[in-house]
Amino acid sequence: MRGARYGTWLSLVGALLLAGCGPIETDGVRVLIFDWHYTPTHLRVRPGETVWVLNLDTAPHSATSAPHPGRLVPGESDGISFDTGEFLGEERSFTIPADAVPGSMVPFYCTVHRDYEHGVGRLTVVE
Ligand SMILES: [Cu+2]
Repeated sequence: MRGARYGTWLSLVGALLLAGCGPIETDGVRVLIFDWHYTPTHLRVRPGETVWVLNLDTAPHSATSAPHPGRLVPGESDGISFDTGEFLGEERSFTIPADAVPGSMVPFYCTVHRDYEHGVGRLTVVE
């Protein structure tokens, strides 16, 4: 159901979608959820910037901030929190506060599946 070849092919479709073949916002940072993985897993986001999360998988997922990479519960890290909620087949977004301090690091995970297969994502605020 989640074979590697099938996944590779659909990742290419996702990449084409992300390249702008549709009414998708062009500003901000994008992360794709596919084959139970975040791509990329490490986001570099400026203060005030919006992160767009697209779930092209067959299951609902979320991108939810956690206080610590080893403590996967909803919460804030370095004063920053976000939660796309569980969603499927669409794009959700959140915006990093304009006063976020560069160097801040926020782990994120999927509330549906915890770290199972997803691994833990990482968002770093950059200047
Ligand atoms: Cu998930």
